[in-house]
Amino acid sequence: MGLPAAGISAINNLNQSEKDKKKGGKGKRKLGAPMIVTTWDFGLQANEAAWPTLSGGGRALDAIEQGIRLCENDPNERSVGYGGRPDRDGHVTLDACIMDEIGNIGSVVCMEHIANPISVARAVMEKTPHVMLAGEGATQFAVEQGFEKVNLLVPDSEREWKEWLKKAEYMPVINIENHDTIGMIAMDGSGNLSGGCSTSGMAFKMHGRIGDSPIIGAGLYVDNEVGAVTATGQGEEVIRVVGSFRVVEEMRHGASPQLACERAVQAIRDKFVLRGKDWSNTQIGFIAINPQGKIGAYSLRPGFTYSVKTGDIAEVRKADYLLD
Ligand code: SD4
Repeated sequence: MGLPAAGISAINNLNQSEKDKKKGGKGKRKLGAPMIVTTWDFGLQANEAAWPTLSGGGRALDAIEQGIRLCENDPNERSVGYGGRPDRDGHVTLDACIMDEIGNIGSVVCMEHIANPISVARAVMEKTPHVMLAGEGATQFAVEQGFEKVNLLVPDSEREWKEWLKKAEYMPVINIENHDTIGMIAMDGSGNLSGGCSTSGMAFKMHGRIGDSPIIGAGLYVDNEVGAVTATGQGEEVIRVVGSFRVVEEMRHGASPQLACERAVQAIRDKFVLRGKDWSNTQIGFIAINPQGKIGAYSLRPGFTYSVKTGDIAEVRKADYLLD
């Protein structure tokens, strides 16, 4: 386990501070101060749940898991975890991923019956040699790990689905009315970055449909030296441009987190144009942080909000956007 042999010998040739930097571990440069940025208004509560870990000197990864779990456990949150809207066949299928400061990743896709996909994603990362588990295999793994099997379909979501079934119009778009994936990115007191993302995806989607949220590089990406990014909105479009990785790469090449988010949204708009597709009813948003504590946020259309928590700030902000 750990680094492959070539990676270890390369690290052995470095001095101690370079080694620490490479590993993103103890003794790493201490940049910025603890902070959390989370998609949408509900991020405010999720940030509060995550904050004690960060303010107590804990790891960003732990804070991320705690914050996202709060949202997953909320039965009134219709787009994440327990209480999420089902697919068109009535199954609540969940997607999540997590990434730490040294490139460890874990993900579950289209998983049913387990309320906390973010924790299962973390277990995939820490307890298997793999990075992604899907469907029944993910549920089976979760049960083996001691997660309880539950019915995720709450009466209100079931009612909405039955109402939808009356017409059963298939409208695979995510707009400002049916959003709410939680994407959370954080920096801890050691200057290390981590992120997580969790969703029930598009309401009444085709069974088996997967968006960007559990896909590392699309819905989430973290590079400890450059920044952390997560996405929300129409996952198909985010995947098309490998959105979160793209934002990190823009930052790597010198863009601020804000400019990097803007460029990724513009790239998505350009793909709509190229393909002759209408984007008038679609929403996409990115949030980004860098190790200096700078924040970026941008969306395709108005209405995208994000929540910021630092030692001094706990607030919801409106993102700038490309098109009215
Ligand atoms: C998806 N990106 O499944 C998710 C949905 C989402 O706000 O973010 N909604 O495509």
